Amino acid sequence: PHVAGEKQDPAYNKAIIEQLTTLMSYYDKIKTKGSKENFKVINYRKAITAIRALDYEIKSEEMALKVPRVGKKIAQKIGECISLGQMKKLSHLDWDKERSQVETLFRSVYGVGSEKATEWYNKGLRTLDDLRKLPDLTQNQKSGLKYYHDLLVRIPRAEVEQIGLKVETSAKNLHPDIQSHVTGSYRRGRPDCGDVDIVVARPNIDRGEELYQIMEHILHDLKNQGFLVDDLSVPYYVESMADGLKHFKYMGICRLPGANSVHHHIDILVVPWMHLGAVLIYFTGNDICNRSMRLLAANRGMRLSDKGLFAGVLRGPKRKRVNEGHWVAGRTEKEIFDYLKIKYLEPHEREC
Ligand code: DCP
Ligand code: MG
Ligand code: MN
Repeated sequence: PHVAGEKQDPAYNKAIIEQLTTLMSYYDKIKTKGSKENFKVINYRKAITAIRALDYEIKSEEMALKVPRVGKKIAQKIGECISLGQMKKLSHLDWDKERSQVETLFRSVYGVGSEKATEWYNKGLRTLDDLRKLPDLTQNQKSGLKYYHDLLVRIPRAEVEQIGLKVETSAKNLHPDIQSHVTGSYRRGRPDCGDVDIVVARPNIDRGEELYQIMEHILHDLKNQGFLVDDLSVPYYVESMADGLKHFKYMGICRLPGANSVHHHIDILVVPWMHLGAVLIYFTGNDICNRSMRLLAANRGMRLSDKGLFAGVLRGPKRKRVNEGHWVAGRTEKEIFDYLKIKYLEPHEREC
């Protein structure tokens, strides 16, 4: 028996085999569980194998139909390949392929979603340089383009630690009791990270004014040091509906000292002490783990957010919430797990 790829395809059916293979990979890529594409992939594979084994050239659709395991539809495509040089389906695919490649490229820029990517493609834009000329880019799209290549680089744990230390040192210079936690994929123990996610809080401090001052100090200090080099957002806050406490958020671009150091994306949250546990759970993730914990809370008549765990939550039709509920836990992570009556998960166990 032949090992795949071991035998050279005979020159006489080469184009047919190549084009069928492209179609097969296309269906393989778009297939979903139980969809008809699953059968197409199998049928294409069988047909390709059969054609590979032939010792003669297929010269017409009729000839193709006589090949065992080649059905009517595939035979028709072979006919197109012979008479037109290319299977018709492929020319549509090529168009789709180009669009999807360009849109994927655009979406890989920080701050660009699917809608923007499609809009830009439809306008005829094709390259990152095309985007750079746009007059109406948002702040994060501008930074996303400016640091495009650096932002693709994964950050090794050791470097994440150095970045975390920068923020911690700056915060502790303001108040020695401030806590700074590196969360996100780093806290889950990943060997490298896409960005650095930092949560800052100060024991017994919940008031927005004080949290804002902490954020301002850190940003001012780290910009002066040349460590924070650009913004992805201006600092902003989100207010909790339940208790009016504010979470301050910032996203930026940082760079450790050194001629060859790479620019990285950093997220900083300054949050009320009362909410620290809930924020740590949220910002440690991963997102799937967050979703299942929130679902579990909902099933217990509660609600989990980055502000805390809330009880007495009433839900109407379609599980739509009709009230906010009252805050029951959120100061520590442990407190939230306990209240949900589930075993505490260490951060490295939250890789769902
Ligand atoms: N998060 C979430 N839902 C989102 C985005 C984020 O629950 N849509 C939470 C879970 C993430 C955490 O915030 O773990 C941090 O977000 P990141 O995008 O920084 O993701 P990670 O740190 O987990 O991974 P990466 O290494 O890619 O940064
Ligand atoms: Mg992260
Ligand atoms: Mn992040």
